[in-house]
Amino acid sequence: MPGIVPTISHCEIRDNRSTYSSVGGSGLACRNASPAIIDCTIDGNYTSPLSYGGGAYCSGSSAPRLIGCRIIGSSAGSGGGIQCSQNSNAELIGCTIHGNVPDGMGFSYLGTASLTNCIVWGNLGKSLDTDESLNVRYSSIHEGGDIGPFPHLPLPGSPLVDSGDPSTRDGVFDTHPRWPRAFPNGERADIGAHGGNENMRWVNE
Ligand SMILES: [Ca+2]
Repeated sequence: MPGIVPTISHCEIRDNRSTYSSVGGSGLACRNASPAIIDCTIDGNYTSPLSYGGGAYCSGSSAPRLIGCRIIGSSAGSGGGIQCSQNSNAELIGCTIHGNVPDGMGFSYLGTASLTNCIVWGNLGKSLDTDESLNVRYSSIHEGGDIGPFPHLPLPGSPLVDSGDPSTRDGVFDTHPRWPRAFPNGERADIGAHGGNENMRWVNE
């Protein structure tokens, strides 16, 4: 519906399969849509190797905002985590993209993305599979590698700690009574989905 901007928050979009070659985005498909996806886990979604966007597929001038999301363990022909296509522009803030095949994010037909406070690590091939320049700020982008299980909290001394955009902050940090004392962490947002306004959820787990 034109003009409708749905919000999907605190959901798990997991283990969906699309084997039909022309259907992209088995986890989430945006076509001329601009949803807000907040604090969601998009995990283990499979899209046909003949199609795009295992975790999410953005087409038709979509402009989704993903905030505090994990996009992990998903696969497709291109854009294992997310494919941005057909003039779509995905805005990712405080997201972690890892363990996707064959890449973290794929791009086609003038699709683009902006990333702030994001981790893109440990995907099978390229992290950001494009030759075009993207708007990437305060993020940690590495080709390949393995960060293992998703860290609920970054280890002491991690370069991810307190390295986000200085105008962003964590909901809780080491002054909070339930914050584990072994993890020094200041108010400035950490990079990745474990930081940001809603990071209390990791302390609770
Ligand atoms: Ca912090």
